[in-house]
Amino acid sequence: MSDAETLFERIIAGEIPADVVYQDDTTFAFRDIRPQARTHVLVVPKKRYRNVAELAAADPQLLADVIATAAKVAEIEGITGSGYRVVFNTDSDAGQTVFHVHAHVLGGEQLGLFGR
Ligand code: D5M
Repeated sequence: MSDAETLFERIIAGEIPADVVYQDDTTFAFRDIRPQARTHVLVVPKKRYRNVAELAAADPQLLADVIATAAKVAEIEGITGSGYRVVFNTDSDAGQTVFHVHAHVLGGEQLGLFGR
């Protein structure tokens, strides 16, 4: 397993520093180190799955927990009134680089369109 594959597990374990926004029994949320919007927080399940498809197939409740935490993060960040986006990049065409499923919570400003 490469470093990239274990990075988020090491952040959850506190071995790599992160700006933690929220955590509970099953999920963990921290600021993206390369923000693509004024608010950019990553939400991960503490248990590792490769991508959102594997998580959905193996543990739908845990996927629901991740979405609920994304909504909670939006409340914590004060962006529920203006709107926000929740994105799961999935494998190579989407540019997924860390193979521990994570939701990007993006907002705090007008976001660009999807695609290229
Ligand atoms: O998103 C992976 C995201 O992970 C990408 O936006 C950068 C972010 N990243 C990488 N290393 C760190 C650390 N150490 N802290 C916080 N955020 C990090 P993907 O959808 O896989 O492209």
